[in-house]
Amino acid sequence: MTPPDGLFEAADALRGAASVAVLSGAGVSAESGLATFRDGCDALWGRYPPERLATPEAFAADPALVSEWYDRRRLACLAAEPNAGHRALAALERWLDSRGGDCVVLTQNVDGLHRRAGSQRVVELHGSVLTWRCTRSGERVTPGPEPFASYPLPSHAGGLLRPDVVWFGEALPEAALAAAARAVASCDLLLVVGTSARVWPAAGLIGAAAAEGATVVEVNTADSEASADVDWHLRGPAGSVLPRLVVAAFGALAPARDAESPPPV
Ligand code: BV8
Repeated sequence: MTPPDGLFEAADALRGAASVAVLSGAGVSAESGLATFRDGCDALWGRYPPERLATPEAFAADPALVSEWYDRRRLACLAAEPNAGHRALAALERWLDSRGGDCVVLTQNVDGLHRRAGSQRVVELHGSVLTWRCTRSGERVTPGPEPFASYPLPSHAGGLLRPDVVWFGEALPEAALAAAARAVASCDLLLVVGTSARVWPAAGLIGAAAAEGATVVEVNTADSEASADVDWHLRGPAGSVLPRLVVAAFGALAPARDAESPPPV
């Protein structure tokens, strides 16, 4: 497969970057079999667009329906495996570390796959579906791998368990937002992977990085709402473009201590 236009130019910029931030969206997990919001989640519950279910109002109105939707997504995330795109981003972090640089993943995803792929520095902007919290005490729990016994699930404190995610209309965790703002203010290159860049304030991180002079590289199978403003748009699936980008930048998929045989560029 011929490399996407801009791959080698983007690789040159990546090789020269001391500080890299990655903003990822549902597209980076698509090749792990997890539905994206634009085209997949609806298949789970066709009659309910995600924005209708991912709100405090929806949970208040029908906690059983919303709990079941999230428990299904939680189980799908547990059953999914990180793909080559997640692994390439974990390798990128190791490359930057080996060269005295730094790399942080700012993810909109709630599936936990970046950490399972080996990325150490991950900021979960929108929380995690793998942990749930009590609506009364705020206590967090990590449910086991089996489906909930009932929907909604009562908590020990007499409330209900809700997914520990940021719903539409809820503020992002202050610490996560502050970490993301620091990352985009100081990075030399922002890698935007698999996001439609429709959801704010996460989408605003792209313009913030560009305003600070960062090079912005996008990896997506289609145009997004940010595409007009990026320096390089690498068209293609993250699972094949990201490994090629890392190999083109550094000559191998991972630093010597754990190099794997590099895929053809
Ligand atoms: C808030 C967790 C205020 C839950 C999610 C301006 C500023 C601030 C807010 C707003 C604003 N304008 C509008 C708002 C309100 C709202 C918003 O953004 N609405 C949208 C619909 C316009 N934002 C909020 O409500 C935020 N909260 O602002 O609160 C506040 C402040 C103080 C006090 C109180 C309140 C909260 C937003 C977070 C919502 N939670 N997730 C859950 O997961 O269920 S958002 C959820 O949807 C995801 O986390 C993600 O962020 C978003 C989906 O976007 P993507 O990840 O991009 O996925 P999508 O399917 O759209 O696109 C996939 C992409 O991948 C595509 O481009 C596709 O081409 C590409 N792709 C597909 N396959 C591949 C691929 N690319 C590469 N490889 C492939 N193989």
